[in-house]
Amino acid sequence: MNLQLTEQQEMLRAMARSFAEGEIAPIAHTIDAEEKIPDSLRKKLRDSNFFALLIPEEYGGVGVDAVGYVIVMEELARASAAVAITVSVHNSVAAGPIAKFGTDAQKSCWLPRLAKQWLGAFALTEPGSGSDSAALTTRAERRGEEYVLNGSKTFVTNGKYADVFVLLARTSQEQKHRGITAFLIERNAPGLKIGKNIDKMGIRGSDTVELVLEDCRVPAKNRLHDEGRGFRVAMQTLDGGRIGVAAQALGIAQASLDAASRYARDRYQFGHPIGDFQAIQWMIAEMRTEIEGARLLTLQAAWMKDQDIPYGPYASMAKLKASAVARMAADRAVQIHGGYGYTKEFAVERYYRDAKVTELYEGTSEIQRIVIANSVLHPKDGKGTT
Ligand code: COS
Repeated sequence: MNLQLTEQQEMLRAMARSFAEGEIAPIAHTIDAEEKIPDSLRKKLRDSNFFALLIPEEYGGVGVDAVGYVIVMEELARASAAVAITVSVHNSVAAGPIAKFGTDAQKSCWLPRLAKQWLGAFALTEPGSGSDSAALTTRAERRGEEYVLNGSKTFVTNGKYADVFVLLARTSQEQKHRGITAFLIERNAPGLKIGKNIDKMGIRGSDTVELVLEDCRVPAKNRLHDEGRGFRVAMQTLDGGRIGVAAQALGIAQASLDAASRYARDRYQFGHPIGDFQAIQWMIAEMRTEIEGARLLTLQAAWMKDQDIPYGPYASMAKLKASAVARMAADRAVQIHGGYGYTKEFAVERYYRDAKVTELYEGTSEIQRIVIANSVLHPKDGKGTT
């Protein structure tokens, strides 16, 4: 792996950083407090092509590679983890599977709209199936040229505003994971109801909803890939998504280090800036070292994806590591701020709440360990080989 970023990747970083510092950071506190990304910011993100990042150029997207995507996602998350996940879900787990598994007709139908106008979401989790996704019970029955879906989904990021959902449902009761099929469901599909907004600890500016499907009718042409292939679609989609979450965690960790080091220079106690004390220096040194390690793992997973080298377990390692580093760095940043870190006056309080979710969504840290352990213990069984 070449550790030197290309000129284009450096330009991408500069562009994303300037956008994040100029347009997102000044309102990041308000986005969290008001639990909403303002329409004006959504429009600017759209106009600056952040919603087109992973969409191939032939469908009106930017077509950045995975390394470039990680760089952008880290910069966005450094300003606001809520904005970063909104962009990340749209790109990597909504547009991503359409680009990878869609027919030409499906790609031509949805990708240009997702690049320019529409928002995407991914609906896998159900109230009764989280880590055990293959146990999902939402049913899809074929009736002529339609499927009729019944069931419910939860923890659907972007669901409140999404125009199209990549949704997993069961087409066969007999087989567990081999009975699952992926569908593309538009917001106005008859029988699809956007349920209640979920009140969360962190990333409060990003919306998370439940979905209810009551005799929801979906044209058969909206089936993504073959019947029974949905579990693989979901797993491969999540492999890519996990790189995005790792990058988001990196952004939170870097923001925590930035804030902690600024405060360590500015805050005086016992006649010195607190950064003069080793107790603080050790925390700063640990944060910096762990962040660099997590960044290398994340870039490695992204680079492997770009080279078409099986990267699934590397995406899991990147997410496992980067999310733990985000939680540690946010915790240290609050500690260095002392009592002030526990107030809404300082952003570290938000980083602390936002960091936790990176250990939970798109596969908990325990699930990442299962994927990693399988790749070591059973490397040839074909599992986790995206
Ligand atoms: N890429 C491609 N195929 C994969 C895969 C991957 N990364 N991981 C598993 N598969 C395939 C396997 O090859 C196997 O295929 P066949 O039996 O058809 O050959 C099939 O999927 C089942 O694999 P496995 O037996 O390992 O599945 P499990 O039900 O035991 O689940 C875990 C494996 C736990 C890793 C999976 O359910 C998982 O990732 N769960 C977490 C889900 C998640 O992230 N939820 C968050 C949703 S977004 S908020």
